[in-house]
Amino acid sequence: MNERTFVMIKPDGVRKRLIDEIISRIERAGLSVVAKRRLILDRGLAERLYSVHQGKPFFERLVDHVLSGEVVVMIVEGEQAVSRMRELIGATDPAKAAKGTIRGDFATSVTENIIHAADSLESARREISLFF
Ligand code: IDP
Ligand code: MG
Repeated sequence: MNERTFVMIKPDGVRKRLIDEIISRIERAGLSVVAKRRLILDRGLAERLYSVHQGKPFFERLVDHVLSGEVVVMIVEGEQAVSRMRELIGATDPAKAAKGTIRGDFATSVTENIIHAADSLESARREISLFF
């Protein structure tokens, strides 16, 4: 099924100059970046993006990290875009992420794990509507 998903390169990914590398991995996987914005989040937007994690012990650290610099938000489209993007990014904890995945290749910690991608079609719709 053709789907649209939401992807965000976090500030550590931008600082490590991985924007072009990540976009080329997405395109080589046969998916398309159909919209893209580079911006600095405000706290309210960051908290809404991560609202499902409110109250968890890592919530403050996560929000502070995504506020620490510029991010790139994208709409990625293609067949099975939601699950295929999750495969491309790899496991949340880079120590457990396979080599060849974005996190497995570039991430240094669970907080600084380079990239976000929506975990379901429903999350994708909600997250896209926050930015586009
Ligand atoms: P995901 O990004 O792979 O979907 P989620 O469980 O949705 O992972 O968590 C959102 C983000 O919160 C993660 O990408 C990571 O940056 C951070 N996070 C998740 N679990 C932990 C944790 O146990 N410690 C520190 N940060 C975490
Ligand atoms: Mg998630």
